[in-house]
This record gives sequence, structure tokens and C-alpha cells, in this order.
Amino acid sequence: MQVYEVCLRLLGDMLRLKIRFSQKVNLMRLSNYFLPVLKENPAEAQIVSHRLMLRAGMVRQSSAGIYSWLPLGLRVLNKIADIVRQEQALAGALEMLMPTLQPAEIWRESGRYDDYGKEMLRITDRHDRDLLYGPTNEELITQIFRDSVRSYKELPRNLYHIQWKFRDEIRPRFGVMRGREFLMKDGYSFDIDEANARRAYQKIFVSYLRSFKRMGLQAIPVAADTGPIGGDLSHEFIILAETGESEVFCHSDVLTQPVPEADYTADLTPVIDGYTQHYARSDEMHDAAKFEAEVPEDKRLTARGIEVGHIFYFGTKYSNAMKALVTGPNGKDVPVHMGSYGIGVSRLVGGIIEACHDDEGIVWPWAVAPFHIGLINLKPGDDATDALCEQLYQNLTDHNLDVLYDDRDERAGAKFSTMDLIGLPWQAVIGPRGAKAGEVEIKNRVTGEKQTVALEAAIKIMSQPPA
Ligand code: 5CA
Repeated sequence: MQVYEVCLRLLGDMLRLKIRFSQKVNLMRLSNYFLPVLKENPAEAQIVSHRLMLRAGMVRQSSAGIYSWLPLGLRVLNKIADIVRQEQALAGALEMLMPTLQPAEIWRESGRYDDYGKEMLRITDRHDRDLLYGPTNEELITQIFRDSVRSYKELPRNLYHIQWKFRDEIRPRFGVMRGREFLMKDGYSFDIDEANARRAYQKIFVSYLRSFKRMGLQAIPVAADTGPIGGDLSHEFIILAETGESEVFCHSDVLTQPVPEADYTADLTPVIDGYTQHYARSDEMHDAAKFEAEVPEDKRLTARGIEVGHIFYFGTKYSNAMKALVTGPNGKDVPVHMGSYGIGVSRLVGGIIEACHDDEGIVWPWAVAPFHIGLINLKPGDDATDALCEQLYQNLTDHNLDVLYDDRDERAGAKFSTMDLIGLPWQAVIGPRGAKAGEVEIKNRVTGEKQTVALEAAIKIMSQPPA
């Protein structure tokens, strides 16, 4: 062999080693992770999602209704936000980011500064200027819009952001479900007239049905009250859960309506009509006589639920008050027609757990699971077991799967119960016996079913959501 060949080979070996080394460092090892699980049920948690979020080390309360998101919880929050982003993009909405602190002046312009009452957290800066921690963003987006857009030719526009909000709720409770500080996706549409604005509303209606479905949820759109946001057309999206704070009254056929494709060039009216032709209302709008007159007895559904989204068409309420005008095709200035569209991103984390758990803990739907697979090493330090675990980890990540590797020196029972508690869709267990045979025991967290298979088969099975 030539000297240069030896050198090349040595170089190759070194590179390979370096890659292996860096990959090793990157493994999401539980021994390096921050997962402060609790064995006992925290006394302050009244509902299962709050209990499980605390027990699974996802959040910690900082003060009433205000939470820190720990690594595991943040991964879920981000996955939910990403689904929202993808669906908003398909519907033609653009992401931006507005600040949490807003000047009081624009709220005085709209007339809401005084109306909002004690729910608004008001702050004075060192120059004695009045600020507030935004509870929503109609004013700020209207200000941005009116300062930048002059002509109908720049319409329609739909802008959204995902940002923390603050509402000084009188009774923050149920963990992240009714927080004081919470993460919301809020979007705002701008159109030249009512017909176009209603179409913008329909697009977001469809995008919400799609987003919630992708999170593993069935959301029921119900006619809703507009409250402090204003306007005359509004729907809440409610997922059914016994612990929900809302009450829903609806025709059960609403539950069997198909979730539409993301074809936003099509006429969306038939899809929307499919949902809205039937009686479906939240408690605030409920009319018992109408419900009984319109819905046959065997189709009447009355249930509790969690409001995970809320959309509004309010026409020119803010554009009139704040003079957000555009020049129309005839050269005349007209106020833009607006709608606003909210999703409770942090509330959804709790909502999904309410819908998806069992006695052992959380059972994450695939699309929002913090990791897809929990890999358990039954004998860390045993060379063959370590090697097979690391190989499986590598192969799974090569398939774009998120893996959490329990390499801790702990009792097997403790490892199993932690994995059950944090609810990853698949568990893969490897011990010295399996390592010898090149086999992995995999467990479906949904059904509890276990099977022992060769490495390749394990990867194939775990690349898909468990049935
Ligand atoms: N400006 C409009 C639409 S962007 C708006 O603020 N709508 S909202 O008040 O209905 O809020 C939107 C969503 O935020 C709600 O559907 C709910 O899912 C979530 N949300 C509201 N208040 C809270 C809270 N205190 N804690 C957690 N999530 C909340």
C-alpha cells in the first residue's frame, strides 16, 4: 500500500470517528435532559391535564396563571405552533411579530382602553407614558396597516403572529387552560368590502378545521358571541371534554362533517354551510326553544368543551375608529373590512391532554408528541446494549424521527413509568438479551401492545404513528 493511501485511510477513519463522536454528543439523552417528573399528584391541580403537565415536567407555575415552559412542554408548544404556521401559510396568511407591550394611545383611539377594565394589565414607563401588556392586537395591526397601505390594489391581506398575551383573569385556573399569560395565534384580515371579508373569514374557518384535525382533535365550530372584540359574525371552535369551561349545544351531524382539503381557490361556501346549516351554539348564544324546534331529539348533543379557537368578522369597527382607509377603484376613500382570528396555542397543550390520556399518563397524538419514540436502555454501561441503542437512535433520527434516549442508571420499572407518563407514541426497549439477538421490544403507547422485532423491522414500524 502506498503511503498516501495509508494517509487517506487514516484521514477517513478520523473523520468517521469525529462524526460518530459529534453524533454521540447530540443524542437527546435523559441523563443530560431536564425532566423533573413528580411522583405525587400536585394538590393544586384540579383537572387531569394540569396534573399531568406538572407531573411530566412540562411546566412550572411562576405566579397565578403564569407558567414557565420546561424543555418537554416547550417542544409540544412549538409543534402546535408549527402546525398552525403551515396551515396559515396554505390559507395565504403571512407571519409577522408584534410586541407584547403596546402604547395606550391606540387603545384610546379605538375606545377600548377604558372598556377593557381590570383584565388589562396597565404599565407606566419611566417617562410616565402609558403602556399595556397586549390582551389582543386589533389596534396595533390596524395602526400598522393604516400607516402602510393606501390603495385597494394592495388588498386582500392577512397577517398573523404567535405571541404571548396577558389578561388579568379574575380566576386563572386549570393550569395553562385559563392562564393570565398565554400564547395565542392571532390573525387579522383586510379586505375592500364585506363580500371579500367574508371570503377571508371562510378561508380561516377551513384552515382552523384542518389545523385542529392535524393535532388529533375534532373541533366543533359553534356560533358565538363577539364579546369585547365586536362584530356580528363569529364562531368558536370547541373540542369536547368533560372538564371544559364552555357548554355546547349542537346537532350531532356537525360531528360527521368532512374536514376539507386545503384548496383555497375553490368556493368554500358549501363546506362552511355543511357545518353551519345545523344548530350549533355555545352557552352564551344558546336558545333552548330553537334547539328543540330545529334538532330532532335523538340528534341533540349537549356537552362540555374547551374553546381552542375563536374567529370574528367585525367589518369597519376598528378601521372607522382608527381611520384605516384605502382608496377604492372609484377613487374614493373607504374604511377596510376586517376580521380577527385566534387560536389558543398554549391552551391547546392542555386541551390535547384532556382528550388524549389514560391512567398511566399522557398519550400524545403523533403530530404534537414532544418526541416520537422513547428509547430505553435497560443496562447502560453494557457495551453491546449501548451500541445497539445508539445504532437504533441513529437510524431513527436518520428517518427524521425525534427520539428521547433513557440512558440513566435507574430501575427498569421507574424508566417504564416515566415513559408512560410522558406519553411518547412508541417505546423501544433494549437490554443485554435483545442486544445479543439484535432485537428490540417495541411498545405501542396507545394500545399497550408489545412486540419483539429485529432492528430493521422496529425502525419501519416506529416510523409511522401507532394504530
Ligand atoms: N382578537 C381575537 C381573535 S385573534 C381574540 O382575542 N379572541 S379570543 O379572546 O377568543 O382569544 C382567542 C383564543 O385564545 C381563545 O379561543 C382561547 O383558545 C385562547 N384564550 C383566550 N383566553 C385565554 C386564557 N386566559 N388562557 C389561555 N388561552 C386563552
